[in-house]
Amino acid sequence: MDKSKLLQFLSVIIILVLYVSNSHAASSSESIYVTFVQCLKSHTTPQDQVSNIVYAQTNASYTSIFQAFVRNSRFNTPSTTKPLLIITPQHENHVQATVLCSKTIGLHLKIRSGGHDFEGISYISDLPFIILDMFNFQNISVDIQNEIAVVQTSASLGQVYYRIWEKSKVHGFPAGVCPTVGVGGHLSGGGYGSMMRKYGLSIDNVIDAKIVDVNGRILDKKTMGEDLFWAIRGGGGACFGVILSYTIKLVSVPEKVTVFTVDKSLEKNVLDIIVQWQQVAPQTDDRLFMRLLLQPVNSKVVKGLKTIRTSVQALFLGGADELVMILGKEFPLLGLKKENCSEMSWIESVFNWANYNDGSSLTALLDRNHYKVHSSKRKSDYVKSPIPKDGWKWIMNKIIELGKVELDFNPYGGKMNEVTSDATAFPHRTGNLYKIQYTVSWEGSEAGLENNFISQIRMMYSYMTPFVSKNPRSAYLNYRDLDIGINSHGKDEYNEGVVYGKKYFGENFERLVKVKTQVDPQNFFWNEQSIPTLPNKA
Ligand SMILES: Cc1cc2nc3c(=O)[nH]c(=O)nc-3n(C[C@H](O)[C@H](O)[C@H](O)COP(=O)(O)OP(=O)(O)OC[C@H]3O[C@@H](n4cnc5c(N)ncnc54)[C@H](O)[C@@H]3O)c2cc1C
Ligand SMILES: *[C@@H]1O[C@H](CO)[C@@H](O)[C@H](O)[C@H]1NC(C)=O
Ligand SMILES: *[C@@H]1O[C@H](CO)[C@@H](O)[C@H](O)[C@H]1NC(C)=O
Ligand SMILES: CC(=O)N[C@H]1CO[C@H](CO)[C@@H](O)[C@@H]1O
Repeated sequence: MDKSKLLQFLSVIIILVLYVSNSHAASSSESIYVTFVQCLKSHTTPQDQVSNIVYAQTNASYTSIFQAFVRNSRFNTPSTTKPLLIITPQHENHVQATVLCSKTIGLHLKIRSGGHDFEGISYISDLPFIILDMFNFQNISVDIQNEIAVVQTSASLGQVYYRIWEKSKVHGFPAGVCPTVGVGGHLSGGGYGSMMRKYGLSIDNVIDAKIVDVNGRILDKKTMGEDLFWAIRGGGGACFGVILSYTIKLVSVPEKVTVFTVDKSLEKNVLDIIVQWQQVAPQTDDRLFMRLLLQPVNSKVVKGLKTIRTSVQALFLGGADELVMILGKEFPLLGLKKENCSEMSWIESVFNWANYNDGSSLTALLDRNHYKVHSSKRKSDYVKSPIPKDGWKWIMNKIIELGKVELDFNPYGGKMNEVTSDATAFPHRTGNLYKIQYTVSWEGSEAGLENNFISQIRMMYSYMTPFVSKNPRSAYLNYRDLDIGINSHGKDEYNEGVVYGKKYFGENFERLVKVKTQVDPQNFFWNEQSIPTLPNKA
């Protein structure tokens, strides 16, 4: 056979294999569909139209339902393994029935709320699986008199902020800066944003929760007990149960806040500015959150050359005059002037931090699709001792050399120093100066690009080793990173779990293992980085 014939022959074989495996997947999806719907019917009342909530791969809207909450194109390619079924509960009892049926039928269950998981583990898996998609659970009820709100887990942060603002101009909630992020993943994993130094993390302001456990029971703080309530504040939700809602405590915000973004890229003393930022940002007034961004960009001056955009972005819970005074004293190298500041309402600052200033109205905060999906990979680190000036210089050179990886530095201190590291499952409290977020993002899902960019971000992470926390090298659960360890759901579950578990949870890991062993001893709620159960001593 000549070469072109051989290629033709091979491609026919490949197509045949693909066809057979696909139609096999589709038909098993269909038979699982029948079994699953039957099971749901036996666990719900006859009036419930349960067939309306189950999508098999053959349903016309299966693909659009799957894609609706995919927030990273890396995990939406033709070769991505898709769920056998997608279940979209409309009532609490649908969630209970879904858990029970997945367990009896023996199907691996993924839980998705906002779909922002950086590794997509709420909607992809190497094992055959189904998705419990919470998207019908977006109700938010705000009670200003008692300064609380009950928030269902598929509500977005933007919706939470907007619904609070509708009722009160002097209340807010401390959570993330990206409005489309879902409450389900965000609050169970910690949740930080621009009010963190004043009010702590989202979980520091959670006062109750409602969860469906592995036995299909609905529990609240009182009935789930202190241990489980502790675990689902920072330990992640997915390996303990399905969280239906969180009850949050609102915080007060002034009628006027101040934001600024200043670009220091062209300053000769940019390294001194960074060193001063490092001194000031984690220690200054709690009302001030000042994030430093180092982004590789193409030089506007010399064509083909990379340079770094160095900028400081801030929110101050107060007026511009006071802010200029504070920073004039503490951070003179920044040279902040009142003209560099904008005073606005808190909700406008949310909008501003989200980069929504594209002519959209405030209601854009309610829009789940106000998000440009691209491919990305992220990693995180904690810094406990100041990086020396020549360290910063070296880091800047490496960023330019690699050319694509951005570093954001989020200062801690303030309230973060007051909450003890075992108060919630999130351990990274006092002693941390700031957290680093590494980001690389690109368009498309071409494998060559992906490999190049992912290896760049791994190199940057490796370059940073001397400057960041050690033993363990800590990481933030909500910046999910499968590079730091993975659970293969085999015999070695516990030992694999220790690896990433210590990085995410430090000393809290062992307590999380105890809680997990207690509430889900059979490890039904497994995922790629779940908390393992205690190894069987027998
Ligand atoms: C653009 C962008 C900006 C971000 N900005 C911030 C930020 O400012 N601050 C910050 O702290 N983080 C930020 N994050 C990270 C974000 O907090 C996490 O990705 C978070 O886990 C997303 O929650 P989700 O519900 O959208 O994600 P999902 O992918 O739906 O879920 C994430 C994890 O939680 C589990 N889960 C989801 N819902 C439930 C539930 N109801 N019950 C049990 N388990 C559940 C999932 O199974 C999965 O393991 C950002 C992420 C993105 C993509
Ligand atoms: C959301 O609230 C509406 C109106 O009260 C209610 O009909 C609906 O069932 C609620 N949805 C969920 C998932 O609880
Ligand atoms: C701050 O404002 C001053 C005065 O308008 C301006 O000259 C300067 O460029 C601004 N600085 C930054 C970093 O934006
Ligand atoms: C949720 C949904 O639309 N499910 C449909 C999937 O396809 C079956 C068979 O055609 C329908 O009966 C379901 O209603």
